[in-house]
Formats: sequence, structure tokens, C-alpha cells
Amino acid sequence: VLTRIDHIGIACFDLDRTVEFYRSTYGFEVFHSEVNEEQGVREAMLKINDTGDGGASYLQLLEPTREDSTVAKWLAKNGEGVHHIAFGTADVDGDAAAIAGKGVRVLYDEPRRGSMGSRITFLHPKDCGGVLTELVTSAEPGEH
Ligand code: CMX
Ligand code: CO
Repeated sequence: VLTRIDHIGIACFDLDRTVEFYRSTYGFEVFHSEVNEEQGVREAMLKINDTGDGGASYLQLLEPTREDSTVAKWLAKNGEGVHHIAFGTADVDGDAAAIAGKGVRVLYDEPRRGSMGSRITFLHPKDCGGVLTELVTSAEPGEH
């Protein structure tokens, strides 16, 4: 069961400049940052609010680390902007299987590693009305 908006992924060319925009414009601070080489991104998570399911909602600011990453390819085509949305669940495996059963393409056979040790998978944007959609199960004990 999907119980929150976990994050909105925003692609940018310059992570430091974009972090500074969100800090100076809105007062949002970096909660966590990391490099995910598998996904080809350097990212900053800005925590916006806690959610009723024990998790939280974030902005995920993404800068590509290599030319062949999905985000680099997307930026070259579209320029900066909203890249994907992510729903949080306690059971990414079960929810991905249930959604696949409805005919939506799930991109990974098994969830992969996302921010802060979470487990993530993606739904194909062409099956989701043009919205690249991620499903996330958080790693933190007590969170979903
Ligand atoms: N949102 C909406 N549509 C998108 C999209 C996006 N982010 N990315 C691609 N598309 C559309 C393209 O516009 C294109 O449509 P048209 O054929 O109508 O032009 C179509 O999907 C195919 O796009 P493409 O540029 O050829 O890209 P690929 O098929 O190679 O890759 C996708 C698309 C979704 C399979 C790939 O981006 C992917 O595997 N994404 C999941 C991983 C990811 O995004 N990681 C980065 C974030 C990591 C994180 O959140 O932690
Ligand atoms: Co994401």
C-alpha cells in the first residue's frame, strides 16, 4: 500500500547551485547527500515534512555523475526540471508486483538501492501518463 509522497526528483546541472536556490528561497536545508554510482547521480535530500505513516517527504535534487546516466540523458533532452515522483510504501516488493499485475511495466526485477539505504524500483513513464514513478521502502527502523 502506497502511504505517502516520499519525494519529488528534480534534475539539475549544478547540485550546489540548486541546493543554494532551495536554501535561500525557501529555507530548506540538506538532510542527507550521497553519490549513487549505480543510478549515476549525486543527490541531496531536502526533508520537507514528516508523514502520518512514520516516514517523511523530501525533495531529491539530482545531478548526473556521468554522461551515460539516465539523468544526464534526460537533462540533455529536457533541461532542468521535475524528473520523477516517488511514492513510499512499507512493501515495495508487494506493491511493485501488484502494480505489474495491472499491466504497468516495472523497470527492475528486484528493487535496487536508493537514498539512505532505501529499496527502490521504477514504473515506466509511458505506462503512467508520462510520469516516471518510483516506489520506495525506507531503510530506517520504524519508518516505512
Ligand atoms: N519522465 C517522463 N518521461 C520520460 C522520462 C521521465 N523522467 N524519461 C524518459 N521519458 C520518456 C521520453 O520522453 C521518451 O518518450 P518519447 O519516446 O515520447 O520521446 C521515452 O520515455 C523514452 O525515453 P528515452 O529518453 O529513450 O530514455 P530511456 O528509454 O533510455 O530511459 C527510463 C527511460 C524511464 C527507462 C530511464 O530513465 C530509467 O530507467 N529510469 C529509472 C532510473 C532513474 O531515473 N534513475 C535516476 C533517479 C534515481 C533516484 O531516484 O534515486
Ligand atoms: Co528518486
